[in-house]
Amino acid sequence: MFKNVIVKRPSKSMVEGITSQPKLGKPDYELALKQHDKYIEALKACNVNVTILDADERFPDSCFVEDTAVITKNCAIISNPGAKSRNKETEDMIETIKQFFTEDKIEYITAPGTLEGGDVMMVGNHFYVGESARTNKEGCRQFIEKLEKYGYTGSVVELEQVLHLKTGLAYLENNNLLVAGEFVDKDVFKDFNRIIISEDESYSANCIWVNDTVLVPFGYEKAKKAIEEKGYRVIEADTSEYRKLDGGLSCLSLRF
Ligand code: CIR
Repeated sequence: MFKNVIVKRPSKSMVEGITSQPKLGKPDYELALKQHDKYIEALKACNVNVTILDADERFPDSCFVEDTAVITKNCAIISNPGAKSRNKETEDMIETIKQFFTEDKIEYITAPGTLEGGDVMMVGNHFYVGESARTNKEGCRQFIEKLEKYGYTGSVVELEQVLHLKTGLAYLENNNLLVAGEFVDKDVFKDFNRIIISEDESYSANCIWVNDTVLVPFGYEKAKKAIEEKGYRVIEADTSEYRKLDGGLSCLSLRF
């Protein structure tokens, strides 16, 4: 179960955030703020304490806090984002994480290693890490080495198409795994109870499990139904403005 969640308010500068889909247009900041309010409300309905950090205008993508760290029960691992414009987002996050962990339990991914938290999926005591355009081999190596210090294990999944590992995967506990796109046929996930997300709803593979509730992006009926059929309570949250920046539900928080 998660006790804490950290989120960061979107900045006005988010309209300049990184995107691979300029055709979707620029995010509407006011609408993004409202969606963020609702996201926080949904999290609070899952019995977690939500720490809300102020917006940081210096970093257009800084509302996507998930990429700055991986937080486990036993330690916090500060990432080293591969996207140049995002690399210093970790600095403020370190200060926040110090409110939850003593310094000897805080680890750091360092250059030449890069890692973004969106590439990490926790399944119990095992962590899958995506080798991607943002997370390199050395970042994966350092990450697994640090995990092992705390009794965890890790393994690498090479990404071919999507931005982050969790762009196409979401672990919903109880061996249930949402899978989309390039992950549908990957052998490494064949022993999970896979819930396959159809091509036209691929964005909805980025859901989050929070204490037996699953937050699902608004408007993806097939995914919502399939998750409900597994017995979860579902809360829909509209993330249309974050989608324009390749971001989704998991990217907007750190859960631990
Ligand atoms: C980026 O390209 O870094 C942001 N526009 C989106 C980050 C999404 N984060 C995530 O999937 N964990």
